[in-house]
Amino acid sequence: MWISKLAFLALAFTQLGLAAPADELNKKFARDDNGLQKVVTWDKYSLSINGERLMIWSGEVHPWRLPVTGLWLDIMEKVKALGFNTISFYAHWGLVEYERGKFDFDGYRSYKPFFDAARKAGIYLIARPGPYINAETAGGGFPGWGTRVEVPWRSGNQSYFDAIEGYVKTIGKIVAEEQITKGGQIILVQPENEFSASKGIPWPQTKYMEVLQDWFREVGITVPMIENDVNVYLKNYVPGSGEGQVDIYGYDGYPQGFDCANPHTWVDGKLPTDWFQRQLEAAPTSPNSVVEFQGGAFDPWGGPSYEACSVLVNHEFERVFYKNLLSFSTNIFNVYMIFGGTNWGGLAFPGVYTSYDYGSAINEFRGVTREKYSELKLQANFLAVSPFYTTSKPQNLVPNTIKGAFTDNTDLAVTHVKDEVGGKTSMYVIRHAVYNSLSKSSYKWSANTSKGNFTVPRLGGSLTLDGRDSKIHVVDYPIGARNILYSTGEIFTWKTFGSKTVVVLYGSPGETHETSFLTTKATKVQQLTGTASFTSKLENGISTINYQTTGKSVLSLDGGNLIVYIMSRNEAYRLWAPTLSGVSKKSRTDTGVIIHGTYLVRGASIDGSTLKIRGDLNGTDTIEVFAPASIKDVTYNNRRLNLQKTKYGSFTGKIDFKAPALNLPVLKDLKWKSTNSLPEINSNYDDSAWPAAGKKTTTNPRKLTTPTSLYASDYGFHTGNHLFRGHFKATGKETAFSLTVQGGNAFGFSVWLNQEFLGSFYGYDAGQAANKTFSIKTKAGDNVITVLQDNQGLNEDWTAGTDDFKAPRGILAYSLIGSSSPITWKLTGNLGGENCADKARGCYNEGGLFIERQGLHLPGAPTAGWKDASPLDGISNAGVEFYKTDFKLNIPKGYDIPLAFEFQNCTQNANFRAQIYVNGYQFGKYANNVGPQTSFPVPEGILNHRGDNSLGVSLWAMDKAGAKLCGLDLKAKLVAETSYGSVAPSEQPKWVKRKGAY
Ligand code: IPT
Repeated sequence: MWISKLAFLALAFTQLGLAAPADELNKKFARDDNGLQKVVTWDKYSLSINGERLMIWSGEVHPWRLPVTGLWLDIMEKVKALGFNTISFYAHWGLVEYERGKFDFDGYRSYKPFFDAARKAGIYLIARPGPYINAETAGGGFPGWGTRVEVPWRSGNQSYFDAIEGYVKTIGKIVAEEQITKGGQIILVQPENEFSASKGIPWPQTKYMEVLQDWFREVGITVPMIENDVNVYLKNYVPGSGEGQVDIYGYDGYPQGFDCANPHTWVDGKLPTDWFQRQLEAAPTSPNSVVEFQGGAFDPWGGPSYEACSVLVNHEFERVFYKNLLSFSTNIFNVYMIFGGTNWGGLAFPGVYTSYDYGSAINEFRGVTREKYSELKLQANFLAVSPFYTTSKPQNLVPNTIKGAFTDNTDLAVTHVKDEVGGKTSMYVIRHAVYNSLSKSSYKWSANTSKGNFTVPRLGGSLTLDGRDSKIHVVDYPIGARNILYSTGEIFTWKTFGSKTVVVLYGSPGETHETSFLTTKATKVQQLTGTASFTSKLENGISTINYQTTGKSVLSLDGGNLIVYIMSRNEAYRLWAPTLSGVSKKSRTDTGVIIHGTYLVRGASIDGSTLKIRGDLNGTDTIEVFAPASIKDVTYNNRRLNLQKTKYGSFTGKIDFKAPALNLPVLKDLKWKSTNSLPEINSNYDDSAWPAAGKKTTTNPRKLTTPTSLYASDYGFHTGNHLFRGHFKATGKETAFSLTVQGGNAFGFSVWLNQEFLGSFYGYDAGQAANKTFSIKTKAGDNVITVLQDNQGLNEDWTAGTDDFKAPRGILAYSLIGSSSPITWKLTGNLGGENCADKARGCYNEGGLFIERQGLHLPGAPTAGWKDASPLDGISNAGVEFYKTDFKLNIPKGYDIPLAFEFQNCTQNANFRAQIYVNGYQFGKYANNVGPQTSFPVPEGILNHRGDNSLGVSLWAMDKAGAKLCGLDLKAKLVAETSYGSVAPSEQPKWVKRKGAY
């Protein structure tokens, strides 16, 4: 009965896919009249690149969150090692046009090294150049000057068009040059981002989307444009919808949300069940494209930390949620983020802190030890050798219509995914119907194969599915010259070496699995190594094995021509299947090698009869290598390995790791110098060079509630600390001063009257603005109020038309109680504002602290006359002190040893903030009373691993009692031998006396 129901559904879907009212419209709006290229094409199944279909499995990386161009290849190799073929990246507008009309793509802001690294790694790219990107970055990528452009942004208004045109065409050209059609790696372009809803302006904004794409086309972009709708139900700008439509519809999804505080809670009903169907309705001509799918979560100030986020979105999440997406034939699948990086300088929006680790598969210090990295590697490697998937579609809905249909257990939901074009291959994706169930279920599977229907396992035992697990069983799955008739053991990879085929199967530790092969020789199955128990059955042309996935075993079938490597999932985690060249799926199975062991394998090449492996090693290990028969020798990072050849043709042996001597400086024992960084409260301080805050009007949507604007962005200051000085003549009747300051989540402020400290707002996680009233005693004549605040970054602008990113930072309101004396204000932020002083490190790097304006946080700054004091000594009054020290590092060559600066939280005199500057780069903003971040990784290239380093620490004590650091250490986060080679440092210009610095 259920079969006919299924068949009916399948038919209905096919019809939906074929009935193409959209096709007509598509023709009308398709831009191939100006030569839309034929290199990247698509249909409802998948993309084809140069005629070859490819499942795009991609990870999101933001180059600007790792401002060391020499490390970009490292990330790409680690993504490639997963079995992925693509990286998606946002370009950040604010970073390259900080001052309107002046573009700066120098140093780490250049995308060139990113493109070159992609070429070298054999990684395709999806470009997402905005202009709006969201991304938990300041302004969602919008430049600060945009707050002064009056009209609603992300709309079809002329002054918004005027604002974006320069950037869109400039970045458009950069992207166009690197398209695959021109020898580059870019295969898709995503205009805008999650342009999915508006408030206060009409919806949809088709003209904006049309103009934006026209401009991208005008400067030469010919690859398909893909949408990133916020969910599949909205159907914004779908192909065929007319003005503003994209070529390929895509959408995103974060089903687990961002509540890392309860990382083990999987809320009922959060597993998507109908995305495939909705996608087909929305865009029958597009492959099912999930342009962002949850790869972790961001963590707010005061949050539970990124380790918790890596648990919320862990290996179990990947098993259940990613395999669920695979069951929808998602053929463009981008994991956001695969490597998060760092919100150094002022890159963060107020909802996040310095780290953007994201709980991703690759952590902030580029380590790959999270189990989710290994699990993802298992899944992506399987897809990389499964071309059938690129012409597949699910054949049924889950779970209601087929509950229990493919198994004998009604607690399980199964999606049947079938190759609709190429032939008979299918996969069955199995999970618990109650997706978050924690119970273990036993079942038998009805495998519907070309040789008939079987109830599996046939040779005894039963299959099991753990809680929060999901499996892929295949049917009629080709492995080179042979076929798997069915398999419950999951495939990691398979390769052919001459007449031999090697296939690797895995399952959860101790599970029973069964795999049936179509073989030519009915020879007895032999266990060549390992102890896992198995039984076998040889029929006419069918060899079946029933086995346990414990440890590692090798079986030989088909007269020794079929080598079956069986292992527990935990052993499979240690597998690598590097391609020897190129990214095509053919090379993955025909010219690859299979390696078991070592922390990371980046790549392998063949030189005569030697296989040369490039990788990273974090301890003495054992290694096993399956390589073509021509190979006689194996080297690892150019060391010849002493390996034994096994009787089934692989090489095995030990690989030694030599831990290097590591002498990291003990920071507290270094010679530190310190200087006051709040001279502004001295009685003789001269602020005549400061900009006057004299604008009587503002273009900001928030109306002024002060006589002149005290919005920092109105004067070109958008990042870091801001200082305000308000002068007034006292009448003697002043009793109090009250003010409201806005700085974004977890910001703080401190206030002084003349030299006297009035008090602080310490800040808390969700506090974006705060009002404080202080009683005051004025002196006769001139008085001055000094306000120090921090700007946590401009807000994002997620809902079009709201102009949320314009929410001002600065003083929103104030009053002098008891007196009507007018206050004349001056303000400052970073020296030069939008024309910032340090172009090398970029305009988000420094704020308005005295030492920053003077450039004293830079290497080589003069410290003559400074005190001998360290941040562990601290200060005994409210204020800002700056500490500086220099040290040498001598990290041995040939090792990857990422370092981090680690604070110890203080429980006494806890209200303080500190920023660390490493060779002038602000790489950490520590808020002792808010948290959660205490460990601040700083990449090689910002730190000079073999050479001189300058370290600065600013300490803002927010209480009368002052503050000091309770601990600051430099720690190694990983010690691994690496083939990666040395990393060129980012530009680190030294201190020079700054013109006009005040
Ligand atoms: C979506 C954005 O597209 C992306 O830029 C980033 O902000 C991400 O999510 C969250 O980290 S926004 C979506 C969660 C509504």
